[in-house]
Amino acid sequence: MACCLIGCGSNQGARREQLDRAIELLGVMPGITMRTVSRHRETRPIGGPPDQAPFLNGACLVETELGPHELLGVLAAVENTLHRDRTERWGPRTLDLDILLYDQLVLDDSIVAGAALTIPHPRMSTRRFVLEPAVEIAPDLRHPLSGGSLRELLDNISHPHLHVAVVGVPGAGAAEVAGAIADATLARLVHAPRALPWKPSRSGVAATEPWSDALSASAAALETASWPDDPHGTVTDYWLGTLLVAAEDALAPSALERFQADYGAASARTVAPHVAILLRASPEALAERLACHAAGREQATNLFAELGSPGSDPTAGLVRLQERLLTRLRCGTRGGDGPLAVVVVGADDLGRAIDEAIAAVEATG
Ligand code: A4P
Ligand code: MG
Repeated sequence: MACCLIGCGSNQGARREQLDRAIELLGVMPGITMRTVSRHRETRPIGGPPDQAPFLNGACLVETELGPHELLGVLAAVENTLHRDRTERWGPRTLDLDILLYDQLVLDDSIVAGAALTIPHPRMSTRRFVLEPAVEIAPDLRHPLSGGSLRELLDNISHPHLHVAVVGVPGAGAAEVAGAIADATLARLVHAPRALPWKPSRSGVAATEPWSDALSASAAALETASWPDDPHGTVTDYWLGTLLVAAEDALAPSALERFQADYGAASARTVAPHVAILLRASPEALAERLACHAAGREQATNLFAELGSPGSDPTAGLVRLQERLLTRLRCGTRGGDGPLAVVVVGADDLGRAIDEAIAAVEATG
């Protein structure tokens, strides 16, 4: 038997009746036992077309003998019974049922019979409309990636001055995305004070000076002592942890050991991000941006220092660093000092990445 948390939403038709009916139908499905149901609450639509009606959102806890894909099939069947239209992503819907958690299972974009499934739900950790009803019925349930309980996830996005870090390898577009979030949310914008001293094609570096310099400049902008407390929050286009992850990739063992000690001391004096938006670009997009950089058509986002020896393939290095960042961020508090809320956003189309990132941040409010 698996214990599953399901998120429910509706913003079209008779919302309350549809949600009640969905819960009733789920409870009589073979292999599913309904345990707890939250109250429904009205929420502002996040993302999608601008003129959408408000949602009613809730959550329920079920026990099930069904596997995750079988459960998804049952949720789709219940959605269809209540006339769900799927023509537009994030468009108005009579009913949306999402699997938020399935025990402590982690499933990454697994496709069975054409239906993709990601568990935990990839956008849940910044969504107030998901976390509030979820905390009402299961505050102590843990998110298997971040390690935080649902109550901790909700408290995390409720911080009076939210720190959102946009994280990406050089060329992923962090500066553009952070700027757009700051414009949309009136947050304070903090740019990386130094380019990452990392080069895609070099490892085993012994000199720590550029790293220590980047560390102290980057940490100074995040000092707890001078951190503001207004409600608009701060958006940074870098994460201090990127320096550590990049140093692990670049520095020779003894240099790395010294840097790790400095990093520990510096990061303890800073405000860690509550939310990280990780930009993930395809190798093709990174290669294209590198080519733009080489041709002198670089944009603000591409904080490349130096690309290393000619002839090596810098794209492979960037992809490697990007995957390391992803692994580190996904571990959340389990991996040490990672943020509790992480949303991964595709960065090949920067316009789309900006919309998704703004939606992820607006969902905290
Ligand atoms: N899918 C992958 N993982 C899951 C999962 N864990 N649970 C796939 C359920 N489905 C999952 O979903 C598209 C596909 O996602 C499914 O076919 C399934 O294979 P969908 O329900 O057909 O379409 P969608 O909901 O428009 O897309 P998406 O990306 O799931 O949307 P979200 O992220 O769920 O956001 N604002 C408020 N206030 N309240 C809301 O409830 N909901 C959304 C939808 C946006 N804004 C909202 C609300
Ligand atoms: Mg859905």
